[in-house]
Amino acid sequence: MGILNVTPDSFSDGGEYLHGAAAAGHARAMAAAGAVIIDVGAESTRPGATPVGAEVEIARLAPVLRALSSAVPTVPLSVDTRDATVARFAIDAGAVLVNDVSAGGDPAMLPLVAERGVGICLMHMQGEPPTMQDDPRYGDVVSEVATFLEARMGAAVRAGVAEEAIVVDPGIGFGKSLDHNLALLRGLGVIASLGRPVLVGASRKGMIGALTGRGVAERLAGSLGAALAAVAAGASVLRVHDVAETVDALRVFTEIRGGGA
Ligand code: HH2
Repeated sequence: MGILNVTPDSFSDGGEYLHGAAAAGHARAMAAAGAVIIDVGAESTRPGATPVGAEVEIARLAPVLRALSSAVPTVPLSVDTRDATVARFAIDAGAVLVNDVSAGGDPAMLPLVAERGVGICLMHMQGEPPTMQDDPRYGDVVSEVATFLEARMGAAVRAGVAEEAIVVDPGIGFGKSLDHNLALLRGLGVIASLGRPVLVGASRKGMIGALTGRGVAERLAGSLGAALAAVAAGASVLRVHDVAETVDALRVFTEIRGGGA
């Protein structure tokens, strides 16, 4: 899953792809490099970010989704939003997956996903982006996250979402310390035992910076390390900024393990 942030303030690529032409070019390059989903987000959820509201999200998404429908017509599009109004707009514009970092926190989200027959990624987050990194605490982070995701899967199915339409995500960096992130990545098998594909997004995140001492622009190698470790531990979808490099790393990794890319 290639990341396309159409935001002025995302932590690593804010402001780069705000306009349709730049976004389309980047999407084309990610698709050519092997992205099989492009995740378009119009609201930063980095630590400290403030919500922007549905109108702003839709105004940012509209020209970009239009441009993508002709630039990458065969690549499934995902919309990264917590707002059902925004999701509805994006689905109408061609999105087939809702990537919801609040796991259906908007009461209208799960019924919408059910009604429109699209997929949903249910992600775990403790707290809210403005304050989520202020001293996050857990008893046993892996079992708490797994229990939350199981409950949200249940809520989605009760709302009419097909179980096969669900992807789950432990939410690396969303209300988690470095130790919490490491425990979750080591314990992905527990999340995978929920029976649905596990998505992991560690690309360029703070945990990579904490482990390598590198700034956001220099986290590629660390991100590749996290991506391979995630796959080894049970991830089946990787949400990344650097698609070409991740695909190469995965190809070598999976060939050596005997699985094929
Ligand atoms: N991380 C970010 C945004 N959306 N969605 C899922 N499912 N999993 C993630 O780990 C995840 C996500 C944050 O990264 P990014 O989009 O690069 O930054 P920003 O939130 O600043 O736009």
